[in-house]
Formats: sequence, structure tokens, C-alpha cells
Amino acid sequence: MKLSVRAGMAGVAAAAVAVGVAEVVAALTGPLSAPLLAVGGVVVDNVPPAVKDFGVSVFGVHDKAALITGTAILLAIYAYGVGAVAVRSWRVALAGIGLFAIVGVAAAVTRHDAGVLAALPTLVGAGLAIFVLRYLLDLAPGVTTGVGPPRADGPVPDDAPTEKAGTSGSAYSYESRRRFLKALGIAGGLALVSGVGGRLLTSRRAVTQARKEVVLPVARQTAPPLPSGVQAPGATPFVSSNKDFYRIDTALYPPQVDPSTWQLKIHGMVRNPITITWAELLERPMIERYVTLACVSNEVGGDLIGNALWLGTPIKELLDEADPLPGADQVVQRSVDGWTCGSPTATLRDGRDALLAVGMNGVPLPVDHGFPVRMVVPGLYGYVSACKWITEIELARFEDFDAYWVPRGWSQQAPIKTESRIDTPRDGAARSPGTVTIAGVAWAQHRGISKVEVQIDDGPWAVTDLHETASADTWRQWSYPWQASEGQHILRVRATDTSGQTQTSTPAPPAPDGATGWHSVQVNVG
Ligand SMILES: Nc1nc2c(c(=O)[nH]1)N[C@H]1C(S)=C(S)[C@@H](COP(=O)(O)O)O[C@H]1N2
Ligand SMILES: [Mo]
Repeated sequence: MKLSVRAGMAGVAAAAVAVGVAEVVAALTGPLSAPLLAVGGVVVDNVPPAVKDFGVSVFGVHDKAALITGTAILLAIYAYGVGAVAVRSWRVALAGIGLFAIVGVAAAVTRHDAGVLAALPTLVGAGLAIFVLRYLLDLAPGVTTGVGPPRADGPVPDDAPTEKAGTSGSAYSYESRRRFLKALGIAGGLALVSGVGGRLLTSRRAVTQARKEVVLPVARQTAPPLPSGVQAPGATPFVSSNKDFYRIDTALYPPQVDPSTWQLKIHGMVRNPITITWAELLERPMIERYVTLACVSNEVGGDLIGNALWLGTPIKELLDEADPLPGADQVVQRSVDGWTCGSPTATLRDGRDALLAVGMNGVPLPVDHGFPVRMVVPGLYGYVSACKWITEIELARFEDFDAYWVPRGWSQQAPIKTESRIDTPRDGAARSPGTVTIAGVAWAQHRGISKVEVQIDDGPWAVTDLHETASADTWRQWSYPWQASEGQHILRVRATDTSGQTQTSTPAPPAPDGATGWHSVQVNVG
């Protein structure tokens, strides 16, 4: 093993210990103060618009894992370099660790609502990294073994890791290698144990228990029972389970909001600022409604859409009490993690079932879906209306305030577009000739779907059977018995809403205000 390789590995081990121990400290100072998550968070908030078109706004669970892994790999490469450079110049290595500390601390303390304590995990980690790197390098002489180049090729500061004097040859080399590898293993083990331990400590501080203790109020008005015919055979379940409900947000670690300290502040351009607590919220009249949420980043045919039974209090009543001033055309919703979205005040007050929701499909909101309180607004895409972990509502003017996604290239206002999707057959599926059921969903929240048509190859558009639905605020399923003949066929779908508008065939990407176009699948019949 070359000296530089050994030194590089020492660098990586030192960084691993730093990151692992930082997780333990972050169990006290908050998960987002750990350097990896802090830096990851800064990356999320600052992705250049060009990258965003790849769908960063959808920022699903997979993107998060990829981002953290990517950040960790970059750090490992950097740490390898720091280690390798340390045998030449300890001072440069110290500067390298210092830079890591600066980046980590800067990221951590600039996260929303972070205090100076957020600097602690990185600082403790960086301090330990110096110690571990120095220790490992002292154990990794090898300089005179002939494997690595002698130090003669560069100036050696006085405080550089010293060679063990008077030792050379393969016996020494074997001994030293053993000791070095052992120390490396111990460092790796320490990194692992502290990293996993830190995570466990963090999860002990999670609000899972508080959520279990929540008893939801009974709705003053329950949703009418679902008609029996809502489900088309082979289509997505009409009600999405909480487990399968799509999840989109910018949070690398879901905010842990304890209901006992939760408050919602309604302020800004209002005559009566209001602050309500969790207990006060639960006292308010609650209603239960099926509402289909959709993400603006959903591609044609995509699955970033879900339908659930929400329990909540109409936001209109709270807004009426707060009494918005004339001109306050935007209701800015702010999450505990600083994320914002803005909905038109008029939309939230026009009588639709826009809810400050506490329940989802009969249970308290799952933490990933905004526990304890979120907004649900029929007819608006999630990024302009569905604030999770909400703690603040501020009445403002659209002209004065841009919410989170607006400077990132998305429209200030975004009503959900009329769309439809074929769920069965799947694209590329094989079927036998004869009757084949084509089925799927269509949605135009708050307007409602009035007609869904399918087209086989370039044939005429055929009207499908529309299934019953809960309301104009939910999606609607449809099905069509197709007499399939042998060969390869293209199936297309298009929906018409109750305003008479038929979904446009013109393809558009999700940015800036929602994708359009017809969903099609190819089927092989034979
Ligand atoms: N606090 C917070 N709320 C948020 C978001 C977010 O990033 N942070 N994303 C929004 C977006 S883009 C969508 S589509 C919906 C998704 O809600 P869900 O994850 O419960 O499906 O939440 C919205 N609420
Ligand atoms: Mo979204």
C-alpha cells in the first residue's frame, strides 16, 4: 500500500468519525444540524433552475437518499485528498479540515430557525477529525519502507507526522501495516457505532409517541359514505392508503412538531391577528372530506397524485375571524422548517372545503404528511396550497411576496389542470384478443370530470363508463371494454371537465404550472 493511499484512507476514516460523532451531537442540537444533512439542505434550496427541470420540485424519497449519498461520497473524496496531503503538509491538511468545518457550520447555522448551537456537531466532528487523522498518520509511517516516496520531495514542517526512527524493512512494514489497519478498523467501527447510535437517539426524540397519543375529534360533518361504484377494476385504489400516498417535500428529515407546543399564528395584512394552540384547534368544528392532492411535478401518466379522507377545520372560518385587509390577495403558509407556499385568498374563502387538516384516512396525519397540522385545498397543486407542518399563515399581496418555488421558476398561481391516466393495461403489457378492460383515473379538482374518452390507434374517440365519485374535489375512475384485435396498439385517454374544457393534446412539461398532454400506452395483443 502506497503511503499516499494509507494517508488517504486515514483521511476518510477521520471524516467518517467526524460525521458519525456529529450525529450523536446532533441528537441534541437537531438532526438538521449534522453536517451531511445541513449541507444537503443547502443544496436542496439552491439547485440551479436548469437542474430543477429534471424534477427537483418533486423531491421524493429517492432523491433524498441520492443527495445524502452523493454528499457523503464527495466528502469521502475530499477527506481522502486531505489525508494524502497531510503527509506533505500538516498545515494544509489542517486548513482542509478547517474548510470542512466552515462549510458545515455555515450550512447548519443558516438553516431555518437554527441557533448557534447548530454549529456544535460540525465543530466537535472537525476537532475529532484532526485528532484521528493525526493519530492514524503517526501509525502509518511507511515513508522509509520504499513503498512510498521518501519525504525528500517536499518541505516537511516541524509538526508533520513523524517517522518511527530506526525501523525499516519488511518485518517492520508488516507490523506497522497491521497496527495501522487495526487503528483504521477501530476508527471505522467508532464512526459506525456513533453514526447509528446518533440516529437512534434522534429517533427517540421523534414525535412518534406524541402522535400515538393524539385522539382525533369527531367531525361535525362526516363525509357522505362513498358510493359503491367508485372503483374501476384494475385502476388505482380510489382511496390511497397513507402508506402508499405520494410524498413530496424539501425536508431531508421530516420536521418533528410536538402538538403540545404547536401554535398557528395568523397575521400580516389582517385586522385581527390570531394565535391558536393545538387544543384550541381541536375544539373548532371539524369536517371530513375526500380530497385528491396532486403535485405540479407530476408528468403525464405519473403517480404524484393521491386521494385521501381528510379531517380538518375549514380555513375560511379562521380567515374570516382574522379579517384580511383589502388587497391581501395571498395567503402565505409557512412550515416550521421555513418552507412557504401561497394560495389566493379568494380561493380559500370561496366556500370550497379548504381545510386546516389534522387527520388523514381516520388517523392523525403521518409525520411525513405534515403532523400535526397541514393545509389541504381542493383544486390547487400542492406547492401552492398544501403546506405541511404549518405553523404560520401570513396575509400578503402576491406582488410583495414570492413563496419558496416561485423564484425557482414556478408560477405564483397554479390551479390543477384537467388530466387523465390509463392504469390498466400498463404500457408494454401483453393481452389476448377479445374483451380487454381499459381503466384509469381522471381529475379536475373542484370542477369535476364530466367525460373521459379513449382512442385506439388512430380510431374515433370512444366515450368510457364514468364511475361514481365522492365529489368534484376527488378524482374519478373510468373504464372501457375494448374489443382487442391481434397486433400492437396504442391507447390514448383524454378527459373533459364540467366546465366543458377537454384536456389539451399539446404536451407541456411540469414547469412552470403543470404538465399537459394525453397519456398513452402501447399494448401487444396476440
Ligand atoms: N412544509 C412543506 N410542505 C409542503 C411541501 C414542502 O416541501 N414542505 N411540498 C408541497 C408539495 S410540492 C406537495 S405536492 C405536497 C405533497 O404532500 P404529500 O407529501 O403529503 O403528498 O406537499 C406540499 N407541502
Ligand atoms: Mo408538489
